[in-house]
Amino acid sequence: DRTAPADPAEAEDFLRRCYLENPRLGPVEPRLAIVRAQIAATGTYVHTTEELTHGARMAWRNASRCIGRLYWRSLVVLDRRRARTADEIFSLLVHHLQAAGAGPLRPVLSVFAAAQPGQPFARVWNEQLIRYAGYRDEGGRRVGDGGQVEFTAAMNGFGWQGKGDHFDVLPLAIETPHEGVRLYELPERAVREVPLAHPEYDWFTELGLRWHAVPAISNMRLTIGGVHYPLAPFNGWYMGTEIGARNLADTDRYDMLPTVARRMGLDTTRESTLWRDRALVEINRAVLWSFERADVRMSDHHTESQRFLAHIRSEEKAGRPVPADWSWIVPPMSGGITPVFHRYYDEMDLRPAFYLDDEAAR
Ligand code: HEM
Ligand code: NRG
Repeated sequence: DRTAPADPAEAEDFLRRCYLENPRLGPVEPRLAIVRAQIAATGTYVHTTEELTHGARMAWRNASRCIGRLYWRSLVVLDRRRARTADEIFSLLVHHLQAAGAGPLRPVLSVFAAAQPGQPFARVWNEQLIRYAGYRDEGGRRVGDGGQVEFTAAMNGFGWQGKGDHFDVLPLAIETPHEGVRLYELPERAVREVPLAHPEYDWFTELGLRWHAVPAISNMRLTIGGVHYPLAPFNGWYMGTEIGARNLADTDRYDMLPTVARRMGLDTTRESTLWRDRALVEINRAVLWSFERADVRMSDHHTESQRFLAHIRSEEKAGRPVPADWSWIVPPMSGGITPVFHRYYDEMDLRPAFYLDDEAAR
């Protein structure tokens, strides 16, 4: 997988915006002259630390599927462009998880080396830095995260062997041009987890559910001003429904609704008893209550929806459009009782941006 040269027009557009939004960076014209010359000579150019930081914040601001954008200015950007070996990258990823997860969760992004035109680049195969393995046992029954069965099998192919439990943290698969793919086991200190309990149902703990504190997406390419960063993992904090209404509830993930409904004693023979909905609410209460009890930052979908509308208002005040994708912004439960449901949004592909690699425009 290789990358084309940086597009000078995209570079100029980004730099003008970046310097306009940050007057303390000074005039943009001299910088444009340098960048044009660099692109002409090498096919690409090197961002200053300030450009990198603001560019990453703009990419978050432009992420039309993200409801959590109110705090885009607070993103902490770690400049890791000099790391080359898998060992170096691994230790910086561990550092990222510790920086993000120590004390109150903070939004952090680590930027590794830019892709050079025509050259292979380093990347991480995992979709998130922390994910649980998924298996199929002899009886064909699923164990663990149904969304990770394929990835887990790929790790098995490299010789990795999980315990076969429901919450085995997957190894990191780090690929570099010179070393190929190497697997690394995350140390415990990098993986904060929250055991799930329910504020009223004592039996809930017997389900043995847990989730990791930090969602850290590692498979998206960050594109800033025509420069591509194939490895730029980032994290914020969880909105409860991501875990309670999707990861634990989806039939092809942990599929917990039938189990929870039975423990609640609900009539599951007819859909019209709304046993699925009732179980869903209780799982989501357990997620929010457990994270709060463990003092791990998380937000509920009502609060995060209000914040998103506040974000739209403040961006409009700044004269900027807010691209948003309704089908991702509206929470996966109780959509109609959150304010984000009752309106439409501008759908635009603004850059800087994050792309999944298979949809990455060059
Ligand atoms: C998607 C919330 C921070 C970039 C999402 C989604 C939620 C969310 C609920 C939809 C996920 C899904 O349905 O699977 C939040 C919250 C944050 C936060 C509560 C707390 C601070 C961030 C940060 C970045 C970011 C720091 C980048 C710097 C994105 C992107 C997506 C996304 C690119 C789309 C992912 C995809 O296409 O698969 N976010 N987010 N978010 N968020 Fe955020
Ligand atoms: N739904 C996924 C995570 C997607 C991104 N969500 C965030 N991002 N909150 C899951 O693991 O459930 N973030 O950067 O905070």
